[in-house]
Amino acid sequence: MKLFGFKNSRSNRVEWMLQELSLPYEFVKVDLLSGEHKTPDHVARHGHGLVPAFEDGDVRMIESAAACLYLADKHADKGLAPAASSPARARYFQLAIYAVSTLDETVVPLFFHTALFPPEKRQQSVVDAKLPVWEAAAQLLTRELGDSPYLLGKTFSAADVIVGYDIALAARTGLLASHPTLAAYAERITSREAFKKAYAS
Ligand SMILES: N[C@@H](CCC(=O)N[C@@H](CS)C(=O)NCC(=O)O)C(=O)O
Repeated sequence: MKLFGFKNSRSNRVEWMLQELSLPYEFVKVDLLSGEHKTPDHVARHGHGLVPAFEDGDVRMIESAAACLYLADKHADKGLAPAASSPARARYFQLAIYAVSTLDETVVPLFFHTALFPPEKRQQSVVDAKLPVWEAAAQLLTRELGDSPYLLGKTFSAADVIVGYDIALAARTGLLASHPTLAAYAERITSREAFKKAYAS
C-alpha cells in the first residue's frame, strides 16, 4: 500500500487508520510547500492535486474518510467497523460524512486563520463565520459522546479516526477550552500509540 501525503494534512487521517490496523504501507511524501501536489504526476493520482491519494494494489482512492472506511471494512476482523447489518452502522456513516462535510470545513479554516497563517494573512471574517458553526458542532459532538469513551460507545472505531482528525486539530487550535467532554476525548484518542506513530514527523 502507498499513501501519498504530507505531514499535518488530511493524509494523517489515513495514516492513523493504517497504524490502528497495524498494516504495512509506504508513505510517499508529496511536498505541499514546494507545490509538488500540482505536478502532472500527482494530478494523475488526484484530479484536484490534493493529498491524500491512496493505493492498495489496483485500488486507487482519494478522499481521506473513504480510504478509512474502505480499510476498516477490508480488515473487518480488526473490529474498527460495525457490521453492515448493525444499527450502529447508520451512526458510523453519519459521523464519517459529518466529519468531512461539516467538521473539516469548519475546523481547518479556523486552524488556518487563527494559528497557521502569519497574522497578515489571517481573515477575521472567516473566523467570525466559522466559530458559531464550531460551537454548534462541539455541542452536537458532546451530546453524541455522552458518557461514552468513543463515538460508537465502548469500542473505538474508524469513526473515531475520521472525526478524531478534526478533534485533534481543534485541540491544537485551542477550540476545546470550554468543551471538557471533547477535551477529554481528544486526550483519550491522541494518546493512542497509532495516533502518535501517524503524527510523528
Ligand atoms: N476532502 C479531501 C480534502 C483533501 C485536501 O483538501 N487536502 C489538503 C491538505 S489537508 C491539500 O491537499 N491542500 C493543498 C492545496 O489546497 O493546494 C480529503 O479528505 O481527502
